[in-house]
Amino acid sequence: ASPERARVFFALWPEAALAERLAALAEAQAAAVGGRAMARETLHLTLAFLGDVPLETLPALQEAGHLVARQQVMHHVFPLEFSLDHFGYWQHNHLAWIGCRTPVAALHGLADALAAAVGERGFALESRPFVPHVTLVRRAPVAPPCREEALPLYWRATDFALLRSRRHAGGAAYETLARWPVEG
Ligand code: 2AM
Repeated sequence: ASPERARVFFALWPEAALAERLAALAEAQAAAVGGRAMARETLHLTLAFLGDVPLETLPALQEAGHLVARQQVMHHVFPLEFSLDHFGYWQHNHLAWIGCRTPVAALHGLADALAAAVGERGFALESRPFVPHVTLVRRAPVAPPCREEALPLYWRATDFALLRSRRHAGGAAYETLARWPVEG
């Protein structure tokens, strides 16, 4: 990205204990088939991906996040509880991931609310359909063996964040631009 632009997205970040479990799964998968396991501190679930946006538009995105956080609190969406109960693999981009077997209404509701709020502010989301997932391994040449016995992993999300992604040789580092705690 050029210096005046930032690659940004809204996401849920797992708390330490869950991140630890996810990282262990990622490492086991990468050890089995190859590819690059996501580091513990980078594991997340993307809610809305903006792509490269001009830096001067970041305040509008923060405003959108703030508005959605308020709406979600009003509708008692948080804490948002769901289970990761399904291993998946996408051949086309060689991603091994963990997600939800059946759609979680509250997650889709939150993603939709963010899409609407940024849409109202003139942002276009990249058009990939929303499939809630946590990428575990990038560049996995084949689907890793599934450790079904490790499932389900319970997630209790109390906040969501706006992140900036900076790519570097080893992958990407994520910087939290804003975080909306939705629980006191
Ligand atoms: P991925 O893990 O499935 O690649 C930062 O790159 C985050 O944004 C990652 O979670 C990534 O998902 C997601 N992302 C990248 N491009 C995207 C797109 N076009 N649509 C939705 N999410 C995307």
